[in-house]
This record gives sequence, structure tokens and C-alpha cells, in this order.
Amino acid sequence: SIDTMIPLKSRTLWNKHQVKKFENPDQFEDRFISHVETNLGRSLYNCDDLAAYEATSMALRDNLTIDWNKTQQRITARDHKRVYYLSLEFLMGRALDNALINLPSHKGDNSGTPSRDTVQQSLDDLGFKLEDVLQQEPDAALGNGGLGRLAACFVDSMATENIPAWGYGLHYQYGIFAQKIINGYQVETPEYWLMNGNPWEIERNEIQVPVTFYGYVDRSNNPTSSTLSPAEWIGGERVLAIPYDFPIPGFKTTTVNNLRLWQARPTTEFDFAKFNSGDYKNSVAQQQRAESLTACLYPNDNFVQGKELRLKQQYFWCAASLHDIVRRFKKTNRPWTEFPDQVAIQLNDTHPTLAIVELQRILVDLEKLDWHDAFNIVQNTFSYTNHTVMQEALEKWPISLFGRLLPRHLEIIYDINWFFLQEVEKKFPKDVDLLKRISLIEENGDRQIRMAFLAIVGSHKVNGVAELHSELIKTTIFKDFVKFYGPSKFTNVTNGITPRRWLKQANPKLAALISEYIQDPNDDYLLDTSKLTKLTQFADNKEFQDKWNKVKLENKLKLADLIQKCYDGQDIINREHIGETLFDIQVKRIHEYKRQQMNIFGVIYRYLAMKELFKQGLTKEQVAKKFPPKVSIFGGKSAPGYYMAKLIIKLINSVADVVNNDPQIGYLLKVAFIPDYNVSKAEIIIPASDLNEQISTAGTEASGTSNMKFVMNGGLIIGTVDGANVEITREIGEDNIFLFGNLSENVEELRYNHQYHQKPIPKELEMTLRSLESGMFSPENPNEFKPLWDAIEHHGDYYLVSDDFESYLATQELVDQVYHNEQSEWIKKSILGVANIGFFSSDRCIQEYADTIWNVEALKPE
Ligand code: F58
Repeated sequence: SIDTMIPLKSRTLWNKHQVKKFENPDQFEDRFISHVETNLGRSLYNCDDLAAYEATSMALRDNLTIDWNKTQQRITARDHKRVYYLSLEFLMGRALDNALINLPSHKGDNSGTPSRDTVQQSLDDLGFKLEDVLQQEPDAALGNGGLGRLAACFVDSMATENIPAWGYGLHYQYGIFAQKIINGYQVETPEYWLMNGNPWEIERNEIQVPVTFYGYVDRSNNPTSSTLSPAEWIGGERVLAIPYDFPIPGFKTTTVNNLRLWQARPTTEFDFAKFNSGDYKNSVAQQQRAESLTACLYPNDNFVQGKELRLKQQYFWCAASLHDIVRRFKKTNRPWTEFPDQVAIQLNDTHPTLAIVELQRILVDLEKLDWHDAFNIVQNTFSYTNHTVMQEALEKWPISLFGRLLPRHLEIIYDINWFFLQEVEKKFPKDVDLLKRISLIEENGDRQIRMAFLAIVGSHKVNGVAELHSELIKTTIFKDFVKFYGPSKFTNVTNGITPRRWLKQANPKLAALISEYIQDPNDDYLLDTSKLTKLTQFADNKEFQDKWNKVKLENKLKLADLIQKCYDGQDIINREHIGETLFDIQVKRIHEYKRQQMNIFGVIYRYLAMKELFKQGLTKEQVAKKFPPKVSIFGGKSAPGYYMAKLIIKLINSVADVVNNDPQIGYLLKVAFIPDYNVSKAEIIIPASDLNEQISTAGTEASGTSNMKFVMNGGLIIGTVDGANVEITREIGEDNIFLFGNLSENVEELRYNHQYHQKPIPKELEMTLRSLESGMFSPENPNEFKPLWDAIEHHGDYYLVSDDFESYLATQELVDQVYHNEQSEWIKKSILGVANIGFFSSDRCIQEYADTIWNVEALKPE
């Protein structure tokens, strides 16, 4: 036991002064005031909302830290296997409300146990509004989009499911940029999210992990000079990795896991050469460079750039994390062969693939294990999640760049490849083409390391993130690996989302209505989401439908407020008609494959068709029959260097300008672009949707997760047969989703046809593109949007907008008809969606990972 190492006298004293959690409102108030007056150095007289946010957060963090300590001690005492989730991105959003929801009794049950309600009451008594206090918190936006938010949902679920798990990532000073829209264009501004400090993190200066770059490999002590035997890497540059720890609470459990984010710091090492030459300024500059290593998140979504600093970030993070993991394992005094019984490491995409190589280096060079024994351990430890089949998002590193930064790691990769190719050759003799295709090194032109291939070879399991996607990777990008390893190395874990944040926190009114009707006053359905199916019995119930509708209306009003704020007070949405106005929403990163361009083309077509009817002399009422009131809402960031995506943003804003200011159209059609889409805005936007757009070209969106969030909030999907839409349809029933468009199995042929035959463009699209060309939306520069019509008409229409446009419009027409003429049917679909979305809880994902990939069991608090 760890206890016996501490003298009895000290133990007794520590026990006597055991720190206690606040366990009732009075104790919370005590903590709150104490934090205000000591940690913040403020008082009753100058405590503003920000200070109230900080003090509330510190009080909650105290509680979490106490449980955090217990959780960690329990895992260590039991010698339990730990899961490490390595992700370069954690898109956490805000922490305070989440912590409040996870309080032991989250509803006022009069027992005095603290809950969100009692904290709200206390704050009220102290003179603060919880709503305003929550607004003080900046989003922790350390991610780009789906991949980063998935990691955040997963750490939430791992804690809730009592899986002993740590997340490892980087402590960026600047997360994703803040997006401003100026004259319709995206402008990126840096967001220093730590401006006011961060009450949720614990900086651990007592842990400093040195990380090395560059230099050379020294083999002078190694007579065989084989790369397979231990070598010494003499590094050229050295920085320190300092951890920042974030407590991750679970729901209805006292398990608190850890999210550890590393930050780079200069070493205090003293450069004599520079000192002696009197070059003090330069040695300071060099130290400052160290800190810039983790300064900023790369803002690309589904695209890789291949920059040296990015590779440095990756190695820095992998080396620091593995050092930590290995140190923890070594304390158990177990033999190395047991490492995979104690440690499971999940690679969130290929960004942490270097961890595979680093562990092999540690085992061979530092721990002197036999090369093959070491690699066995490595393979049994790691598993890899793929999130894309798109070529431009698959990581490859030029050998020259890589070898300069990490000379010893390059040798190890060559050796891994050498043994791997020998096995391939043994199984498929003389298939030179196969060897070329499957090699970890791409040999055409500039030689590059294929990181996905390295991740496959170094792992025991590879998974895709939705059924369709997991099948696609087996038949396309990883086909040869299926041939070599057999299909069992490849598996599927369909993505999920945490219902705590995406239902309870984002949509408290809907959550309350649900718990009332399914008679679940303790919100157990947030743990066992299959309980949501009890809603089915109320799908036709008039009274329930009315209440359901009322919640939606309130959420739409809240979104209308947000939009008004974004448009400097200009009220775009007509509140009088809001109940009959369909909110059609597409929020996600802007990317051609996600096809926001098709959405806005649909809006333009609708506008042109409406104008035509007016021209024919129809009245507003008559036009409304054909085109009932609708708001098209967009949100999302473009990568700063992605020209086409930025042009799509500009087009949306230009169309909004014209349409919103057309008095003839009025409230019948409005367009809004919400700037700076992020997690906390998503929590307002998603609950307000009637319809949401999941319209990627079939086969391109690996899973999508906002599709799940929208349905969980009573939104209906208009979507293609892509990603998780397929399984959502299976779960909620095809009557409750609007599917359209070509199937993924036809995409290749359609693209081929575009290349070799001039296919006529459907007339509705033709009309739309010509309106762009006429300068209708860019009178000063009619050619502004030329690249958008050229992409379709002259560059092969890679994303198949022209192939799907007609069925998209037809399906939108069907949507209008159901929404306006069969209101009760619409609400029924909405209810049935929520009733059957339970499968997409990220708790289910974590159970699948735990059972089929990590081989780890829950460790419940006693
Ligand atoms: C996303 N990938 C997928 N990548 O596009 C989406 O379908 C899926 O639901 C989600 O992962 C979760 O599995 C994604 O977000 C990135 O943003 C990477 C960031 C770093 C560079 C490469 C793309």
C-alpha cells in the first residue's frame, strides 16, 4: 500500500485536517466568499460577474480536485489499467455549467446536497445571476471541429463510465482564431483565451519533462553499428514540457479523470558559447522561441500543411506524454511484457503517430529491450482512429525535414518498414507493386513518410468513426493492409456525443419536459439513453406535442436574440411570425465537401423563384403558399488559407445582404451568417433548429457529429446518405429524416463522367449560377464568385453539386410541405428522433472502445 511509506505521525495529522468538499449551500457560500477575499483579493464591494465566475469555479474545482485525488489514488492502489487518449485537439467549450450539471444532486431535492439549482440560489442570494456569471467564461477552443469536439465528448464519457483515463494534448495559448465578418469577408483575429487566467487548470511546475530535437545519432559505443541495437541520440535543441491539468468530472459518479495539456518552456540551461561572446540578447531570443512551440493551434480542418513547427508540436507532445506514461508504469515495478496490460493508448488520428516510434525508442535505446520484443509491446499498446478518407487530410512528412528534426526516429521508422515489408514479401512474394503501395515510405519524387500506414503497423486495432466510413477505409485507402493483415484488425466505432452537454446543458427546457413525461425525475436517461424510447408513446399526444413545440419556440426566440446581437441590433428575424418560420441551419467548418455552396445556391434559387412569382403578379400570401417563411442560418470557420471556403462565406453574406433587404420578400425568406461559431454558440443554435443540413458529397464526411446533436434536440435532418446519417436513419426510421442525393458507390463514376463528358447542368442550377454571373450579389464585381461556378462548370464539379441539386431542391420542397401543412406530423418526427437517438451517446462509444479495443474495465468509486 502507498500508505505504509508515510510515517504514522504525519498520516494522522493529514487525516485530521482532511480537506472537505462543500456539501450544502452554506458551505458553498463559505467557499465562494473565501475565494473572493483571499485568492482574488477582492471584497463584497468590488466583486463583479467575472470575480463571481472565478470564485464559483474555484469552489467547484476544489470539490473536483478532492475527488480527482481519490480517483487517482484508487487507480494506483488497485494497479488498474489506464487508458490514454492522445489528441492534438480538445474542443472543450465552457467548464462551469458542465461542472454544475455534474454535481451529485443536480436537481433541488431539498436534501441540502449541492446542485446546480442550489448554487444558482446561493449566487442569487449573494447578488449574482447565474446566467450572467456563466457568460464570463471564455470557450476553451483548443480544436478545429468534429475531431476536437469528439475528444471532449469522449473524456466526459470516460469519466462518467468510470474508465480510468487521461487525455493528453497541448496547452495552446491561442486556440482556434476568433472569426469576424467584415464587409462579408472572414477576418481571423487571435483569441488569447487565458487573458483572465483560468480557474479550471492546475499548473504543475513540479513536473518538467525535457524534450529534445535535432542533433545526431551516436553509435561510437555500439560495435555492431546496427540501427537495431541501442543508440544514443545527442539532441541539438531542448525545451521543457510543463503540464496543465484539468479535472474532468463524470455524471452521477465521483470519478474525476484528468486532462493533461503540455506547454513548452525554455530550459534554464546556460549556453556558455553565447555568454562568452556577449550575445545576451540572442540567448534570450532563443529562449523565447521555445515558448512559441505551443503558442498556437493549426487552424486547418480536414487538410494538412506539412510545416516543421507542426511536426515539432507533435513530437513535443508525444515525447512528454510517453515520458509521463512510462514513469507511471515503472512505479508498478512490473516487467515490460506487462506494459500493454497496464496501458492502452488511443491515437486520435495520425497526429500522435510519433508516440509509436517514441515508445519503440524508449524500449530499445533506453530500456535495452530486444527490438522485436519491444515492437510487440508497442503494437499491443496502441490503437488508431481514422477520421477521413480524403487525400489532402492524410499526413505525410518529407524524409529530409523529418530526419533533421528526429534523426533517431527516422532510423526506427526505416527499421519498422524493413521488417514489415519482409513480412509482406513473405506472404505475397514478388508483388513489387504491392510493396511499393504498402511501404511506409512513399518513393515517388520527394520521399515522404505515410503516417497513417505507420499508425496501422504500430497498432493492434484501427477504427473508422461510422459504419459507412469504416467500410470505405477497408476498400480504399487501407485496402492493401486488409489484404495483408486480414479484416479483423479493422473495426468500427460509430461516433457519439455526450447527452449531458448536448441535451441537459444546451436545452434545459427540453430536458425538463422529457424527464417529466418519461417519469425520470433523477435524469437517469442521461446515463441510459435507451430510456428516451419511452417518449414514443407521446409522439401523437396533442398536449405533449404542444409543450414540445413551445420549447422549440422559446429556443428559437433565444437564437433570434443571438442573431440580433451578431447583426448589431438589426432584427433580421420577424418575431411575430417566428412560430411558423422554418429555421434551416447548417453550422460546421466551411469546406467544399460539406457543400455549404449547395445550400446557398438552394437559397438563391428559392429567392429567384419567389421574385419570379411576384413578377407574375402573385400576392405575398400566394407566394407564401409555394415558399413558406424560412430562415437560412449558417455558421462556421474557414481555414485562413482556404480560398474557396472563404469565397463561400462571402457569398452567403452577399446573398443575405440582398435577400434580407428586399421589402417584397420580407419575412418569407431571411439569411443569417452567425460569426465565430464555437461550442457555446452551438449550445444556443442547435436547440433552435427545425431543420439541419448534413449534405456532404456521399463518402466524404466520415461521420459528422452535429447531425446527432441536432436530432437529440428535436431537429430534423435533410441529408445525404453519408457518414453517420446512415445509422441515424436506421435508428430513428426513414420516415423521420429527409434523405436525398447520389450514393457513395456512384461517386467515382459520376466524377469520371464529369471529366470525360460534358453533362448538361440542371436548369435550376443554371439559373442560379447565371444570377451570380449577372452580378446580382456582387454588383461592383460580377466576377467575384466566378471560381464557384467555374468549379462546377469547368473543373469537373468534384463535389457533385450539379448531380445532387435537383433532388436537393425537391427534398426541400417536401420539407416545406410537411412543416407547414402537416405540423403535427412534423412534431411527431421530431419527438421520434429524440426517442431513438440514444445509440449516439458517447457513453456507448466508450463502452465499445473499452470492450473491443482497450480491454479495460470500469473502476467504480466504492
Ligand atoms: C472530423 N475530422 C470528420 N478533422 O470530418 C467528421 O466527419 C467526424 O465526425 C469527426 O472528425 C469526428 O470523428 C476532423 O475534424 C480535423 O479537423 C483535422 C484537424 C487537424 C488537421 C487534419 C484535419
